[in-house]
Amino acid sequence: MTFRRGVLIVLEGVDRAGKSTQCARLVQALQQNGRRAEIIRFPDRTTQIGQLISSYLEKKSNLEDHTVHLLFSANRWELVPLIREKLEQGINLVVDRYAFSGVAFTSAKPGFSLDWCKQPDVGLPKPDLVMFLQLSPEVAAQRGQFGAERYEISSFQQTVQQRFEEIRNDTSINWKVIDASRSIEEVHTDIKSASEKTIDVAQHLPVGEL
Ligand code: DGP
Ligand code: NA
Ligand code: NA
Repeated sequence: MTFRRGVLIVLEGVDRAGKSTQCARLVQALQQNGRRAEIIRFPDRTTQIGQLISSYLEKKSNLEDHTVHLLFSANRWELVPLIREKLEQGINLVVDRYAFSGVAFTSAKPGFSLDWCKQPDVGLPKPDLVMFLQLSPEVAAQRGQFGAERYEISSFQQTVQQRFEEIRNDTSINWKVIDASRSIEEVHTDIKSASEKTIDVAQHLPVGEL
């Protein structure tokens, strides 16, 4: 019997695109098809680094912008041993945000180049598929008001959306843009089928690196 590793599937998008809902639905659907699957979300606010990030996002503390960028990256790196272990065990991982959010959100701040923002995440396990949940800022606004966290400001989110467009030019990444303006079910059907196709191919290949 040939060994099959788990695959690394990432969902990205601006706030309110439905990432968390779709991550949960995807894991459920993969499990119903008899596959092993688990969710990971970034930032992981449960670790010590995650608590610093959480306090910053809740505006309970202020951190210098380069510093917070490196903390978000460190928060991904600290989970790498776990990610590698799960993939080796054949567990498919569905990840709610990854390094692409890191680059999009920090490079939306003045004075940060895409290139500088990418560096700390170089060498992270490379996703086999990154689905970008595309939603216009206008439609996103109709889904309700932002909360009180840092970054939850319309003008900033529009810049983040533009940065994601630039980031998607990176052809070394297996991007798939998903129209997230449709119903939860329609979006889910697309995500599920793209994920199944990716699993069929990628489970036989080695894990890459960003
Ligand atoms: P969430 O828990 O998914 O709502 O994410 C929290 C906020 O942090 C959200 O506005 C997106 C932002 N974010 C996620 N990852 C990163 C990152 O790596 N760097 C920066 N600067 N912001 C991030
Ligand atoms: Na948020
Ligand atoms: Na989320």
